[in-house]
Amino acid sequence: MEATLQRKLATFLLEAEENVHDVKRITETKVPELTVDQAYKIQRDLVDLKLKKGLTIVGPKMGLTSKAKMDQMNVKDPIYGYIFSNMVHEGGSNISRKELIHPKVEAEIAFVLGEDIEGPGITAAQVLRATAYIVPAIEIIDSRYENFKFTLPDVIADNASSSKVVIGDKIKLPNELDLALVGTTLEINGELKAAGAGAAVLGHPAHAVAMLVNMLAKSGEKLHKGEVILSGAITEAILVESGDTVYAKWDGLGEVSFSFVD
Ligand code: 0L1
Ligand code: MG
Repeated sequence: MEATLQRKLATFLLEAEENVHDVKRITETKVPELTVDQAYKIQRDLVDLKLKKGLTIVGPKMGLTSKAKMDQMNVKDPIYGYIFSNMVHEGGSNISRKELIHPKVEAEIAFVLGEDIEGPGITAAQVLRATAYIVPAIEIIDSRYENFKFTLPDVIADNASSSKVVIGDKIKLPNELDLALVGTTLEINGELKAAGAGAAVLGHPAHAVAMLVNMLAKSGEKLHKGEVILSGAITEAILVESGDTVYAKWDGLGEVSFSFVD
């Protein structure tokens, strides 16, 4: 794909995000033959545009890590995107619903790295050794595409629907609990909406992070000390509305909540 078209598509998706409106899938209207590799190049341009605006990367994230989501998209591999400095909120925050198109929430486990990790060939055990601590997090995803519907290349180009993340403050060392066994519940306005365990994330969340490092290695990238890495959804993603309070609880890891204020 020509560099100018690539940049134009990244700008198109960024404009939709910044001005909070949905758009038709780029594979429907602009690039029907878009491949996964080309989609990651559009995502890279979108990341570079954000960096040029002065935003900083908090860390890459894994998406489509559950078997259910992969089956739904008919894919065998997860995808990645990037979380930026302006997307992060503390637990207990009030978040403006007006800044988002059609947000959904999912409960995740985040890894804060104590050292750089570079693939290929990285294992879950190496990820755990390189991890300084673990925190619970609620990711708010918000596809820029109409009706939250897309193909795999569409969603990769759209930075894996990255939008916001609410990060908890109860930190644990990676060896303090078996992350595969961490049970998680997600409630909206006090009503249980979804539940799962860490094993829903590719068998073990550290395995998802190892896969992320090995995927990044293909384009010469790595994970950096201090980055916060979302490993993927433990629960299904649930649509949220203005006025909702979202609460998630992880066995042994604590709880996180936030509210949509308008
Ligand atoms: O973080 C995620 O798992 C989202 C990945 C993109 C797919 C979606 O928007 O549902
Ligand atoms: Mg996610």
